[in-house]
Amino acid sequence: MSHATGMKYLKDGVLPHMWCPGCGVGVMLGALLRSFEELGYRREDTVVVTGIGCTGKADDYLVTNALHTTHGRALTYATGIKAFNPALHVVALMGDGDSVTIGGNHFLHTARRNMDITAIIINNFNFGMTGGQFSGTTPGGMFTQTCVYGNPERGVNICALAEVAGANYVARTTPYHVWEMKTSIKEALTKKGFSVVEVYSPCPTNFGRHNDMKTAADMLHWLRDKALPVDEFNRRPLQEREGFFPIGKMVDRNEPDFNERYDQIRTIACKG
Ligand SMILES: Cc1ncc(C[n+]2csc(CCOP(=O)(O)OP(=O)(O)O)c2C)c(N)n1
Ligand code: SF4
Repeated sequence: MSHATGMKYLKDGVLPHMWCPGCGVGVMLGALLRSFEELGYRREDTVVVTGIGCTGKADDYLVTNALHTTHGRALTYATGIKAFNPALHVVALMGDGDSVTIGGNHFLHTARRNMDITAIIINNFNFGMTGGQFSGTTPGGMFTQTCVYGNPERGVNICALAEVAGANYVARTTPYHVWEMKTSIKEALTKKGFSVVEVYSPCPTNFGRHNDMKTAADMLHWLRDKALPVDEFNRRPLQEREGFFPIGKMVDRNEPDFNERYDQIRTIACKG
């Protein structure tokens, strides 16, 4: 039996890639490209939109349509593309800085509109590309280059935010759970409406080294040991959830997406 490699979506001669050893971005990109292949996506029908950052470099490697945009605004470009041509598969790849720190407002409104876009978010709990400053998702008490005594703020829960803001599909995964990651990405790609796959991701270079996880393996073990399937997490009493996080599918609903509602209103307006 042959397995999808996703290689046909990679430009020739681009490897090795730019990401540090042990970084989660390449693992996510591999899972995305294998998902494209398994779903039979054609490069001309597929648009990968990125923001700025280590995650935002992913579009450099692809033969699909790809658009490298500005920090925090990937979802605005993706929204324009999808509104103009609903037939396209539109995927936005963003870091936690891109998606919910500088880009938090756009994230909220893309979910509220329920745009038919798949957002894949590499949450490495810091601004990787610029040297490891804390971001909107850095957990309280953890350390970064700009909170060396511990973060006094609390981190945004991206999945919870996506759920209350109106996304149709929300899941969390990690590079340790790479097979489940591909399943989540395929579900997200095929779900109509706004889909979010959050990838808790190792950044050994800038986050791990400040938090007693100096190697890629240390970071993967942290993700392995702290991740709980969402049902198991929810069954635990609150005090036993401390320090753990849920993974798996958290939201799967079928609210009409933006284009569907727009078409309904246009039909009514045209009749009037
Ligand atoms: C408007 C704007 N502000 C700031 C920057 C500088 N900048 C570039 S990448 C980056 C952080 C990226 O962090 P994140 O989005 O979490 O992605 P990662 O590098 O961790 O994948 C920042 C602040 C920029 N390019 N544009
Ligand atoms: S700095 Fe962090 S996010 Fe950027 S490539 Fe290296 S490990 Fe990945």
